[in-house]
Amino acid sequence: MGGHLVTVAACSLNQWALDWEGNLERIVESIRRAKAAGARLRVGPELEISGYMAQDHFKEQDTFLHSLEVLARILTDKSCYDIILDLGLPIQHRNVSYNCRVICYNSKILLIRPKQFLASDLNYREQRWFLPWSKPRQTEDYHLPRMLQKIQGATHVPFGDALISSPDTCFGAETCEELFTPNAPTISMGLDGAEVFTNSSASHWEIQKLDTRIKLICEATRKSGGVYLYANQKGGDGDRLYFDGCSMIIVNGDIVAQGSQFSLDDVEVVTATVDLEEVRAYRSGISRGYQAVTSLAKYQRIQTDFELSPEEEEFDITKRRSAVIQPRYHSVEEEIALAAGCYLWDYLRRSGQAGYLAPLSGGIDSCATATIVFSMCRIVMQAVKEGNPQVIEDVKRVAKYKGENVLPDTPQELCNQIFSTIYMGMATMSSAETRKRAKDLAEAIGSYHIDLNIDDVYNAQKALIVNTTGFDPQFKVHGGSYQENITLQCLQARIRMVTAYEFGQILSTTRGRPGGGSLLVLGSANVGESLRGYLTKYDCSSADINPIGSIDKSDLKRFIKWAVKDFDIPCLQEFLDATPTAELEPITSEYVQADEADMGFTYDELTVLGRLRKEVKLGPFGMFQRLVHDWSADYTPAQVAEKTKRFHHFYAINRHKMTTLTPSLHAQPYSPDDNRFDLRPFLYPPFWKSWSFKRIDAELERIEATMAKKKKDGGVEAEID
Ligand SMILES: *[C@@H]1O[C@H](CO)[C@@H](O)[C@H](O)[C@H]1NC(C)=O
Ligand SMILES: *[C@@H]1O[C@H](CO)[C@@H](O)[C@H](O)[C@H]1NC(C)=O
Ligand SMILES: *[C@@H]1O[C@H](CO)[C@@H](O)[C@H](O)[C@H]1NC(C)=O
Ligand SMILES: CC(=O)N[C@H]1CO[C@H](CO)[C@@H](O)[C@@H]1O
Repeated sequence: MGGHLVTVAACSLNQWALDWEGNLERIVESIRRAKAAGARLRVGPELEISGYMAQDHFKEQDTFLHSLEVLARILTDKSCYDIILDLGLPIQHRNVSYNCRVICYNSKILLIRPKQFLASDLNYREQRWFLPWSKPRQTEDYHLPRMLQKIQGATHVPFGDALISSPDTCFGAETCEELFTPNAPTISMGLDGAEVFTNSSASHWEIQKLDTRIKLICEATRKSGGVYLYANQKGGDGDRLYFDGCSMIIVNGDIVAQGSQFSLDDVEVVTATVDLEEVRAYRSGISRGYQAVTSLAKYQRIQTDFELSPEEEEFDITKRRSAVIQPRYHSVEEEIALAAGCYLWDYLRRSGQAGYLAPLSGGIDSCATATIVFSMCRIVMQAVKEGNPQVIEDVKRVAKYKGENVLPDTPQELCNQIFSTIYMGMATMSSAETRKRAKDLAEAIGSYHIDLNIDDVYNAQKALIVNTTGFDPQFKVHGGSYQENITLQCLQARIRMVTAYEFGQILSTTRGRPGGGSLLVLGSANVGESLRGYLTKYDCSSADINPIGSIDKSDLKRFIKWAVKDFDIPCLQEFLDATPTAELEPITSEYVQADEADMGFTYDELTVLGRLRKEVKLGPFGMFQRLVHDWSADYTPAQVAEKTKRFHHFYAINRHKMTTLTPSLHAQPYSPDDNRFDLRPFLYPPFWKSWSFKRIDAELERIEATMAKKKKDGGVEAEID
């Protein structure tokens, strides 16, 4: 009889797809730290060796080869001995690719476990690269490649679905999506006696999604008891997703350890000491026995003589079981500040560029982008103060105006070195207020600010039309046609994009930054605008990266409101109080362009429409039927029909703009990003004459007739159904 106190470790690593050396280093470091904390079992995130978002590189033989080469390095590294490792990498077995866990101990592979349920919805396309393991509780012989045969001292290892049995307990591994399936492997593994489960995940951040995940993970062991190790990837690994860490250790449905959700630590190891007797006691108390005995699910057990809870440690009185803790959540505002801030830092340091540049219009969207960059600077300076060596090294490399090896002192100082803002006005269209707001914000956050007018460029471009065709186009407010008006507006907007890139490329030279370098241009189109197509293709919405592209307006406003106090930037309040406007039209005494009036929807309405379209999966007709109820307090059925149709009309004619949408940090499940997330055509037949719009008309007629009749009969306001 061994002891029953077990120390286990779950790791969050900021891996980067195809960064073989970096990924290896972080894995080894996490193993070292797990051992230092006394852990006997270490689990890392999904596909940690290759990086999760390698995507179509999982079709290349190189990726499988290098994954095995890195595995060989870990297996032969003596500093990785004396602990059971659960590592994630892609492996081919009989010419089929699998998303695998390799469980190993002291250079020997105990088991290769392929994932059984693949994530293939929304942001995930695992079935494009891998096959699911379709033989539950069965194993086959995996023929080791020669480089591993020598290390293993054998030619084959078991490959498939099995449990690992040590003298004192039994454990099983599962991978990400499997947890979300109704009949998760934990259930049958648990019924067959497994007491410890590892779950390796690459689960991405979405605003306020953590709660759902924590519930799922706690549920997994609340029902059947057990110790659950959840290891999640963290950071931006080369795509639009931010993985939000939060590795956890759970005992019988209660959390005993939780890692941070957002931080700049590339390696985070969460450990806990758990009591296996608690699992046994818990199980004897729940109605599990009968099912366990009758369960047909019998697993092959791979034996190891390594004890997770060695007897001698039983008398180590410094070793205490970890107490139950409450899960830690962030508010929406903090999530935006932290997730987008951390993501931008990963993007910047990994891109090797000199910093960011954001066009400021004086409106709330570009204000939010700039405030997020400032948030990044705050997070980075905090990590510098805490002595994070990786962050210090990165800051020295990126921010070097004060000289090599000199660190900035404040977030504003860092901001000044790596962030430029630019106000690109037009003497006739820009108001003094927007110009001043932009300048005030730049001053408050410390960005290197440029204020210029693009009138000369605009006039020269416009003269091209006049000189070439003899025609002098006018704005609508000056009597021009729709086509003239739109030509002039888009011209201005596109000049701003060219200007932003121009300055992004030259500023570090004009400012004398050692080594020069370019600034990455940031975009600021919000999710509602993109959905409605209320943006000019290839204007300032075109940029290198957009931190707010899938965050909706109301959340952005909340964030700004919060930052007034939390970041102590009083001038942010002025952005909140201003009417949103594109300022692309001349200001006259009776006309100021206003976004929401221009679009025909409030931003909150766009959020609802966006959610119904993507998350609830409704077409025009279904959406009308739904909204006729949901919006009945504010709109008549005829108005709802009108809004629904208008939304789909604009959505359809503007869909082509999504094909060139600037890559944005994924933050909402209704993002319209059609490059990865929301796959749809971009040339639609006209919706006004469509079948579905005619069906809306017919349904509206029916509803109105019913309402009229009920009103006549009963004299009361009728219900719609
Ligand atoms: C692992 O965790 C993820 C959450 O990231 C969950 O979706 C999945 O179902 C879990 N897998 C198992 C097998 O519990
Ligand atoms: C347009 O014509 C005017 C008058 O001839 C000239 O000064 C100007 O340079 C021309 N501009 C362009 C863009 O051709
Ligand atoms: C001019 O064109 C822009 C861009 O399409 C549009 O937003 C604006 O409403 C138009 N102005 C008027 C007065 O119609
Ligand atoms: C790359 C790879 O795994 N190739 C294998 C394909 O299948 C045949 C038959 O099992 C093996 O001999 C190859 O090594």
